Amino acid sequence: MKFTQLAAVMAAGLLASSLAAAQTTMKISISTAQNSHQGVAIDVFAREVEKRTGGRYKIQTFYNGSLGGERESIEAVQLGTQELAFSSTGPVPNFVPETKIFDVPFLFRDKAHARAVLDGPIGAEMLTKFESKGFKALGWAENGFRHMTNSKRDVKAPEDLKGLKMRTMENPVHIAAYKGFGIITTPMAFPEVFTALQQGTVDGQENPLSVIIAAKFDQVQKHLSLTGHVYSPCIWVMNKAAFDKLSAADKKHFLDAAAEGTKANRARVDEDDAKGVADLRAKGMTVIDNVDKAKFVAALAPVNAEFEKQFGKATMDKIRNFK
Ligand code: EAX
Repeated sequence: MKFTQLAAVMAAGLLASSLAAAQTTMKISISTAQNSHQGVAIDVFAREVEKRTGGRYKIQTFYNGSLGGERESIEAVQLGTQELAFSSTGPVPNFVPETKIFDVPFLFRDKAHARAVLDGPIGAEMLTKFESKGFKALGWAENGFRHMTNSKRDVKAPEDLKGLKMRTMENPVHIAAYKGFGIITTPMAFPEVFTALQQGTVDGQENPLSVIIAAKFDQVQKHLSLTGHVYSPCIWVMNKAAFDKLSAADKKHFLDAAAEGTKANRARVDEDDAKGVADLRAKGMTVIDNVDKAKFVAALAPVNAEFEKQFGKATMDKIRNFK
């Protein structure tokens, strides 16, 4: 074989192998719309993975729970039928029980506090708990502070919640706490919530402004109360075997892409929090922005005592007092 022929064969081989590599496609899903704080997260992630790996990895993005709800998506990642998911921590304790602690109501003072804890050593340690369950957790992101909506009445204090039937996430900590508020809790996957609200199967639900806006809950809910009763983290999960197969450089690219996605996600949450109330008022919702927060906190005293027993007061205080 002449040198030029050899070179041509080698070039063709290289081209073929780079084409083959370019065909490594992975799936990631969210339960909310593309035009949301979760949509920007996975769109930025997909763009960054492709850019940083020179197109060797392509991320296919799925929105609106089109591959299933959050629990199903995490299950699919664990099984490896789907490589990646971006999810709230709602259903995560069913897979990694230790994460429950981050869903305790009134644990975080504000978003800055929550982000500092999640991005610091406490958050990093929690990410390692995913490994023995078949996941690589790429990092934390955010859903935001959750507020309550319903179709029946203005809610200013916990007594207004008595007898309201509300959809909750499939999260044991939320369910226990909301029962403490006097709510009749109905756990349900997110993709079913709009219809359940529309048909009156439940009277209300609770979610951050970002989710309320993206899901258009204003179309089926009249009353919004800015309870901010719990911070809702999000997490990037990847199938552990799929992550382990990546080269060291590509592992870093995936982690960096997730960090970029988180930045975009949190910026959008801030934007939604800043504009959300005016937006939802303009769409016809009644917004109670002066709820009696002290009463909500007080109503949870017995449940909180339970949580302190379950998680350890020292561990909870470490989060509460994190600087
Ligand atoms: O992650 O289930 C929920 O209420 C979540 O907040 C929603 O799926 C967005």
